[in-house]
Amino acid sequence: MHSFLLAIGLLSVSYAQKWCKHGGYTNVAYMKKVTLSSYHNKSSYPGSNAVNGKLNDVTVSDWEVSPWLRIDLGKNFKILKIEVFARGGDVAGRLHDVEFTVWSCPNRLHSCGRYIGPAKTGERIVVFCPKNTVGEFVQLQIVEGEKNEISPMEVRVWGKPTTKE
Ligand SMILES: [Ca+2]
Repeated sequence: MHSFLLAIGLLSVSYAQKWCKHGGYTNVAYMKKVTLSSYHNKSSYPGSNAVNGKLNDVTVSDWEVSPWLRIDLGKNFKILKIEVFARGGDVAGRLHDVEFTVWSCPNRLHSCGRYIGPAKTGERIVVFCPKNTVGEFVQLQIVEGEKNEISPMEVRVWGKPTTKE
């Protein structure tokens, strides 16, 4: 009985720590609307693959100078950080020089920084936004190189509701 109660206690502690760690932030990009600047094959690699919670599928743009991927969060959120999961294998390095931008209407732009890379296979990239960054749209754009393809496995945006709509 004691060990049972101890187990329950430990579970409660680990859950509390997990909750505190994220401070109320959740992945607000999950299943939201995703638009790419172009598509390699929209039916096979739709934008929705970037926010479906799966790390075994991908969305893929065409090759172009500065492809971008944009997530419409549906409303303003306070944004803590953005996570991107790169593809595996030889194509991982196609993710490089990514500029992360958050904005709300009307056009209050916030830069959350730039990832230089190139990404290693399956790399998890994390970019923290400046304190009190609020936005409705999140954009990733490759800003260096003449021929690029943006093709993440998954993008997570850690945010929480804001009173400033
Ligand atoms: Ca995915």
